[in-house]
Amino acid sequence: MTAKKKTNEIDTSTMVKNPPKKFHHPYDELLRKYAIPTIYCPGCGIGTTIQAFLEAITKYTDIPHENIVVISGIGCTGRASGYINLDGFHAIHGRAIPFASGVEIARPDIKPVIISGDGDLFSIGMGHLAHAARRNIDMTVIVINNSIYGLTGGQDAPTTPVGALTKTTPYGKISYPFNLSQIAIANGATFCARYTVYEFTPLAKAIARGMNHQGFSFIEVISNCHVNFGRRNNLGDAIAMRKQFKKARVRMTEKDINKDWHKTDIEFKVGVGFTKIPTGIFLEEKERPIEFSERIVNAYEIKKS
Ligand SMILES: Cc1ncc(C[n+]2csc(CCOP(=O)(O)OP(=O)(O)O)c2C)c(N)n1
Ligand code: SF4
Ligand SMILES: [Mg+2]
Repeated sequence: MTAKKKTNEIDTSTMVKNPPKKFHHPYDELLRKYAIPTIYCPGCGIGTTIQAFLEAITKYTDIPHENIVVISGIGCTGRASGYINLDGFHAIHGRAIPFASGVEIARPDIKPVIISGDGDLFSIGMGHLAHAARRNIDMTVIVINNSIYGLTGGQDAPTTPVGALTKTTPYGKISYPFNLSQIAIANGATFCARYTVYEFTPLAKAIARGMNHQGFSFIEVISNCHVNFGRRNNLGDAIAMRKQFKKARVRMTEKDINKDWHKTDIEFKVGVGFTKIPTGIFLEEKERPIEFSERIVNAYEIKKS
């Protein structure tokens, strides 16, 4: 038997060649059909995450759809708010969280959900994220961590692993990546979970659990940008990357919640790919100080009396 040659080419055999004229999706009414087809490369994990979010708000939480606002920044992930048929806003680069903070403070009955990329939220948007977490503002942040700036062609992101090849690190990345979940927790997030796009149902349930939480909730989604990250690092196509996620994930259990969040570093080996991805619910604080809008109301009531 001859060994299979490693190749940088994308396997197109799983793509739908002749999509039906009439578009039908299980969550049809929750998608803006005029905006479809999406810009996403076939197999991209952003589509899976959008579907997990739709599943979360349909099956696992009772929050009325009219009380949810989806806000994104810029990037492939940033397009999410444009495809979802709920109230939403496509903010400028890095500014999804300030916009969401305004929504939450003006209308505490509304749940802002941010769906944005690792570059958007942790490069240009990092300061906003830290302060919203510190204030425990009642919002849910879903960050798609695909280890790269996908939209702009594959520049390295703060999540790009050491040694990984990108357009801007042609000899291999030399600086260490952020652990996004740890940053969120260290700054004050009161709910934090991480799942890969391989773990669809746990991800959907965690999104809903984060949305039901009162305060700053954070969900990190490890996703495949097979086109601009996988291809350069020989990780194969979308399916190959997801199989790697399946092998690398180390699932924490309910009894690990609030205990082992500091043991959640992702491991990546040059020439191999992801070798360890801790996943699960890392933190769920029930006794924490009340969320920000409520504190504003309380302060106002004290002043009045
Ligand atoms: C002020 C500003 N600076 C830079 C850009 C270029 N830009 C667009 S998207 C992006 C990075 C997006 O990366 P990420 O959030 O990881 O999204 P992905 O495409 O990977 O989902 C950058 C730097 C911009 N649009 N605006
Ligand atoms: S470039 Fe990467 S992140 Fe963007 S749609 Fe394609 S696979 Fe997804
Ligand atoms: Mg990215």
